[in-house]
Amino acid sequence: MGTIDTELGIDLSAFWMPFSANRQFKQAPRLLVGAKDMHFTAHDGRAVLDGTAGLWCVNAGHGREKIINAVKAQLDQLDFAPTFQMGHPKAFEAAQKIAALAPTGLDHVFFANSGSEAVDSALKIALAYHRARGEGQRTVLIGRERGYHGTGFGGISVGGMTNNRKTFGNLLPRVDHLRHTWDLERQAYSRGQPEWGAHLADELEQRIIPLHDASNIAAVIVEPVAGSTGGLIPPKGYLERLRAICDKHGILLIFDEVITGFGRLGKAFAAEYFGVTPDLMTFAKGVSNGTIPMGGVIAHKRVYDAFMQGPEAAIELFHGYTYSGHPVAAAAASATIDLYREEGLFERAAKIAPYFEQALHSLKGLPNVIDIRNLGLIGVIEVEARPGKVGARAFDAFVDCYANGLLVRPAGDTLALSPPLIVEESHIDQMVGTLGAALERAA
Ligand code: PXG
Repeated sequence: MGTIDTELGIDLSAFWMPFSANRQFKQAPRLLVGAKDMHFTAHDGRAVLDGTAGLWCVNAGHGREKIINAVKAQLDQLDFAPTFQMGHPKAFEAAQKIAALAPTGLDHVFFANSGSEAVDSALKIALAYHRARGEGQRTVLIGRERGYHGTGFGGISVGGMTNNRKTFGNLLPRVDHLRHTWDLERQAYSRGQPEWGAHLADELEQRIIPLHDASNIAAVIVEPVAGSTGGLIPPKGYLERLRAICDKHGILLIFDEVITGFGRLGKAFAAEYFGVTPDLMTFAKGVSNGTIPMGGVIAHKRVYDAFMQGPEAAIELFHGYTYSGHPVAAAAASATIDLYREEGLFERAAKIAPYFEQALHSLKGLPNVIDIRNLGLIGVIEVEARPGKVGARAFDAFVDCYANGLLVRPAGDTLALSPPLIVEESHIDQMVGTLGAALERAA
């Protein structure tokens, strides 16, 4: 039997919604029907301030004409062309622009269609890289507790979010995890990077390497800032130490930059923000401003070159997707990157970040708030879980915010804000006001 939404007159039953409470949602749907700049339009006509850039992807704001026009023009010109043993100009153009934004040395772009595919691609490139260099025994992959690397089997194996792993069986073999870096007692209400915790990186050298032996370890993958789990900001010096340990032991370092890429921290990538350059970097989301699905991996020249050694007629990497470098996605990415540059949006994010930080931290002292953390345009409020009901309080606050014209993102008992980079101070005031009032009510 269908679940007809009476206002829109559509049947909600067929769509099995991702990461959603389907039955609860379908009884009280929250439908978005339009969007422009900083706002969505809800199905009842209300404007809803987008506090989350969609799902961390609409960094330039919604409905940007430059991107729309590029997509339209591309559809008229060339709707699809293969990229297996064939090519089309837009894929090369987009790759060039993405590589130009990445830190020096990260020169080659492998295209996928989502963050999850980007992660699986990066893990496979890491394994194949060692094999190409005659170290095929390096197959151990190291992730981190509370990490989110999408939902492919590779990604959930190295990921560390319990609910995303527990129902899916054996996952990849030979994976280990660093502990996560958040400590309420020592880090609560840190502004920017916490002072405490750099030493947590030493676990790689003190526990993990002795256990598996460095000669067997292919790669370490981390989010520079862990997003989905509730915005865990890396302690000062932590990423630098991971880099140094990986270098010492010939282990590749992969940054999953799916949410941190394209200006979220006020630089093109978190790697640039932190001054730590990984060997492989994943991206998705902001690359195309969320308009057309696209993701990928940026590889260091050294990694790419290791594959380019055999006969020239040999396929170097037996991996790819029908839609790797899809012309419409590539056109969207190319126009998006131009737009970021023309409007100076990364610099804009850096400039408004202190105001955002100040506003967020004004919520300290509200009922049940136990931590507030932030970096760039990522802001997270952590609330105390209701006894026996993990996530319920944050979810109630999310529903309350939505009813009052603001989209925030609940994750467990955290509420995340990650607005488009075009956000104005008045929007930030509204976000904090609405969220604060919702927290007062979510007792
Ligand atoms: N890596 C990271 C670091 C991500 O944040 C993915 C991989 C997977 O991307 P795809 O495109 O396959 O979904 C992500 C996705 C949230 C939220 O609310 C975060 C993501 C997706 C949906 C919701 O925090 N991140």
